[in-house]
Amino acid sequence: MNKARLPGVLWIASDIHLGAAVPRTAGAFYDFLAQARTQAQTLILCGDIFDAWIGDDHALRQPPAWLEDALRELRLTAQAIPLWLIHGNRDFLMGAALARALGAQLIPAPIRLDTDAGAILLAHGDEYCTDDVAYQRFRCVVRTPWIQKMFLALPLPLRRAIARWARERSRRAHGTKPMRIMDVNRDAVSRAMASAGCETLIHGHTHRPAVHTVPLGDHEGRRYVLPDWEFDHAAPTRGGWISIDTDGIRMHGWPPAGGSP
Ligand code: LP5
Ligand code: MN
Repeated sequence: MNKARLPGVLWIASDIHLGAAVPRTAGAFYDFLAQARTQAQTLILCGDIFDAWIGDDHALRQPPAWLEDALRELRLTAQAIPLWLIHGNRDFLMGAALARALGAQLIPAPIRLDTDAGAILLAHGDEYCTDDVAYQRFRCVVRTPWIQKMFLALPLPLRRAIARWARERSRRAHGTKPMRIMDVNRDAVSRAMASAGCETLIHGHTHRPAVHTVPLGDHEGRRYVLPDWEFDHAAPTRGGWISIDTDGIRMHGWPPAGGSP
C-alpha cells in the first residue's frame, strides 16, 4: 500500500478535464488554484486534470495556447504550495518530465494519507468500477508499460487522432451503459478500505458528488465523491473540492457560496 503522512490544510479536486474546448472551466479552475495557493498547505489533483494526455513531449515541446496557460497556472501553484498529481483514466500518461517541469509530484494511487482528519484512502476511482468489464479490459491494456511505450513513440498527430477516437468511443459507450455499471462496486470499495485500514475513501471519476456510508464489517466508513468541473457546456455549472484539516473533511462547491470558502 502506498502511504504518506500529510498534516496541515489539504485541498483535493479532480476531473477538471482541461482542454481546448473548455475555456470557462479552465478560468474557474484557475481562480480556484489562486485561492488554493493562499489558503491550502497542499493541493492534490486527483486525476483527469486533462481531458486527454498524449505524452509529456506534447506539452513541453510546443504547447497550444490553452495548454501553455494550464502549465503556467499549475507551475505558479507548485511554487506556492506542494502540488501532488494523481493519474486519472484520461491522463494516465502524465509522466516524470511533466511533474519536473511543473515542480509538482506525481504520486502513486490508491494511496493512504495520514492527515489531520485521520487516515484517508485516496484514488481516482476508476479502479473500483469493476462491474464495467469493457472499461477494465481497456484499462488493463492501456496501463501495460510496453503498450504505453509504443504509443508514446508514435508521431504526435497520430497520438492525437487515437486519443480523439478513444474519447469518442467512450462518449458513445456512456450512452449505452447503465448508470449502475459506471459506478464503483460496493465490495471493491469495502475491500480496498479494509485492506488500507481506512474508514474514509475519497475519489472522483464518477462525477456524482456525494457522501456515502460504506459497510466495513461491524462498523461503517464513509466514501466522499468529488465533483467534475464543467463551466462551458452545463447549466448550472459544476465544480468543487474537498478540504481536510483539524476540523474534519468538508465538501465545497465552486464558486464558493459567500465568495470565499
Ligand atoms: O472518460 P469517460 O468518463 O468518458 O469514461 C470512462 C471510461 N473511458 C475511458 C476512455 C477515455 O475517456 C479515453 C482516454 C484517452 C486517453 C489518451 C489516449 C491514450 C491511448 C493510450 C494507449 C497507451 O477511460 C469508460 C467508462 C467510464 O469512464 C465510466 O467508468 O465506462 O470506459 C469506456 O468507455 C471503455 C469502453 O467500454 C471501451 C473503450 C474502447 C476504446 C478503444 C480505444 C483503444 C485505444 C488503444 C490504443 C492502444
Ligand atoms: Mn475519470
